[in-house]
Amino acid sequence: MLRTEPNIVVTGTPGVGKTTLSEELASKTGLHHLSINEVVKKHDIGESSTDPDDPNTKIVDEDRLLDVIENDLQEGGQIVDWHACDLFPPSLIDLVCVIRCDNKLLYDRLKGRGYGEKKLQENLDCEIMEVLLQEARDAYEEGVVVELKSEKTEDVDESVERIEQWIRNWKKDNGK
Ligand code: DAT
Repeated sequence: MLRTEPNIVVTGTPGVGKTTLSEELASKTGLHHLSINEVVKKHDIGESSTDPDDPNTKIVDEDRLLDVIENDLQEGGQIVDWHACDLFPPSLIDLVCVIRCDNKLLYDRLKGRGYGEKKLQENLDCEIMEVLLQEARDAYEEGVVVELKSEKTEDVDESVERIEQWIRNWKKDNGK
């Protein structure tokens, strides 16, 4: 393996706190926050949904997305922030953090973003049914996937500390 820094996926239902954790982690560790939402916008690889209730959601061409980010992943040191995780090649991913949040809190956060009832309910169901946690467990080996809460500010600090410790161990284990 040529990477000197690990790649970390930060995933979970929209609104759980992926961006919040990714930004804090990037500022503390110097790793790069690779926001897939930004990549999709920058490279124009999302098509508008045909659902009339949800025209703002983008359907992403995953092959093109992988082409665009492959070099970054090969290089390492990426905090990959997205609401899906099973498309990233397991050989290039060292840790998957599934962010979780209480449903009442998630309701308030998504309502605050102006989500309509249908989209709101779909996302709350996704969180209750642990869809992203299951997707992560199905796609990656046991030990790669961790579940982290993001409800209060202290949760972010705790997660950052935990991941910093994990990074130190990863570097030791990989002779870096
Ligand atoms: P995501 O990137 O998963 O869509 P986000 O990071 O944008 O989520 O967070 C959604 C909102 O919730 C945003 O207003 C910040 C807030 N939030 C997230 N995690 C939090 C935490 N641990 N403590 C307080 N507020 C938090």
